[in-house]
Amino acid sequence: MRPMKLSVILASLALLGPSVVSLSPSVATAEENPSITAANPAAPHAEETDAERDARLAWWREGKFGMFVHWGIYSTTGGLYKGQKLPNSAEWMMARGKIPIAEYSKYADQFNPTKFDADEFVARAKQAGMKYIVITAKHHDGFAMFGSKCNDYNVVDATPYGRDIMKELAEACQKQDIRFGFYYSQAQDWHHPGGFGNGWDKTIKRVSSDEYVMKKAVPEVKQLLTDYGPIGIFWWDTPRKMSKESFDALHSLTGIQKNVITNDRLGEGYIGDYKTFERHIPAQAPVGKDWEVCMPISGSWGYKIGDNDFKSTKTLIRNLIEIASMGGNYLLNVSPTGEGTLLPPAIERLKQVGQWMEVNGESIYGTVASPLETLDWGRCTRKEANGETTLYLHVYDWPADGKLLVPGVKNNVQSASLLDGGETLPTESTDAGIAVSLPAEATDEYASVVKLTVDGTLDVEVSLPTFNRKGSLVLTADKAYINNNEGSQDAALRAHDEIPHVGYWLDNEASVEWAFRTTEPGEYEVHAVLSVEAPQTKLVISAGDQSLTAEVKSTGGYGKYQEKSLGRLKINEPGDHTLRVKPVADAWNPINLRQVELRRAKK
Ligand code: H79
Repeated sequence: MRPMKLSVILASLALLGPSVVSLSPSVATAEENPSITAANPAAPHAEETDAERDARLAWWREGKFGMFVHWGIYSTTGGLYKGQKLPNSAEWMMARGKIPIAEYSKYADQFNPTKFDADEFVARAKQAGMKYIVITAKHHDGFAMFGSKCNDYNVVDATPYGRDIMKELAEACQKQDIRFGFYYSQAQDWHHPGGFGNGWDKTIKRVSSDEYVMKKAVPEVKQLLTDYGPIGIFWWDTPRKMSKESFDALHSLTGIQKNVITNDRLGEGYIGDYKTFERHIPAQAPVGKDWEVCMPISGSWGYKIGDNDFKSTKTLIRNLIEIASMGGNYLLNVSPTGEGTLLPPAIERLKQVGQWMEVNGESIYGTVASPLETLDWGRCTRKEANGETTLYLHVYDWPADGKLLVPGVKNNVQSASLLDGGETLPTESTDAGIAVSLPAEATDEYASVVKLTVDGTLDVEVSLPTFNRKGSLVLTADKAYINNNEGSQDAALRAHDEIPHVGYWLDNEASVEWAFRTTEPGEYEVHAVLSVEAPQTKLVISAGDQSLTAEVKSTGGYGKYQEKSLGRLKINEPGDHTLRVKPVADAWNPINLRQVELRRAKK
């Protein structure tokens, strides 16, 4: 055994969880707003019961699908600075171009979105099937897209447009019965001398971050939660280290509206109501948590000229299904131009997603994750109520033999039908699960949905992971059974960049295993995604009486992951097997192991 580097140990300790933060009393009552509560404003929801929390989050869990909007004075140039394209997302233009404050502020003079119509804008979200909108009230550039009362760097006072866009949107959302929320970048502010992030403008006469928070962020957030009616979500972004006073002052403000839902990005230890994933869908859902994936419809969050990287309608619909099948929400971003309109490809996709939702929305709204995770034909969402369970089977790959197997489900079937058209489908209960007979043709090019209702709560025999049609099986760390010394920290599940790995693997006796099933015995290539800090290490991979020994060279550090080809393994019999990864005791140096993949070898 070798001692680990201090940095690794500290990183591991940090993963044990954020420290509990106590809250100091202070701040905020607002006189005019009826939805404001004075009850314990300093620690919003601290005394809430589980039932109260469920009630507060009910609309958001039910709604599943929201619109994110990035709009600011950067949108006027479409991310072009002096006619030049800058790398990355357009809302980062000021930082990427190292644009001085005095120069960047002038983009406000060009902000005049005369084609903007709040009612039409909200209607587009609604028609797409979205149940909430979250819009950038202030991004890192510091410009307020509302009539800020504490400084005039805002859309009302500093632009020819002169209208409070947030007020118009808030009202349109109220009218059209869709929830409204604010994005607010609370720590970064490239305009204020106390904000984080602006290291390029040498004219800044620095003040403390506390001064920025107390003089700008706090009054602005307070105004947003006071003057704009009921706010569904307050979406913080890019946590930075600030004083406890600053954190608590901001945190306490969300107590102004007792029903507001917040994300997890205020700061470490302030977990909010739900976890966020940015730009990607996690491989597995976080356990026991509400969560949301935010993603731009194209490449950039803010409108960017030349960004034609629009996700296809199929991808958007399948992302929504994928996320819902794991129990999460999808916050899909659109990027208004300086004129206040969306580009045609975005409008078209929103319409198409809406058409799919019009027919199939019941398979998304109000659903929860289903335990049927590995389905070779698609995805599954679930609803349980009144002593019955409905499974929504999202069929991506229409079975050639017309039989859709819902593996392992033992419940008594009540009914099965297609959501599109309502045709009733015959079913048969078999040893392998419920087989639904499908018509010859899929009903939908993106995902056809079968509604299968069964008696009672779901009784499903957990099926072992098996190979997909391409002959690949990925076994991830979070699904592994870890044989380690009970109570020891060694060889345990940890994470880097939110991707789980088996780490701190100091004990050369510890091993990791997965059960799996194969119907096709033969030779498999073994690949692993791992990191090694030492120059090399040695491990054994085995299944049944077959094994291979692999020497793996350093990947350059514990945080540096690589995919390594480890060799070939024979699997002699069809059926259930256990794949085991074990150190070679006298040649072992710790690894962090994210996954092992078996790929059927070409004959
Ligand atoms: O508002 C959107 C992003 O602007 C914001 N969060 C979403 C919702 C965000 N701010 N920072 N980050 C996300 C992560 C930091 C990314 C960075 Fe970069 C990588 C900063 C510098 C390098 C890529 C390149 C983004 C800006 C420049």
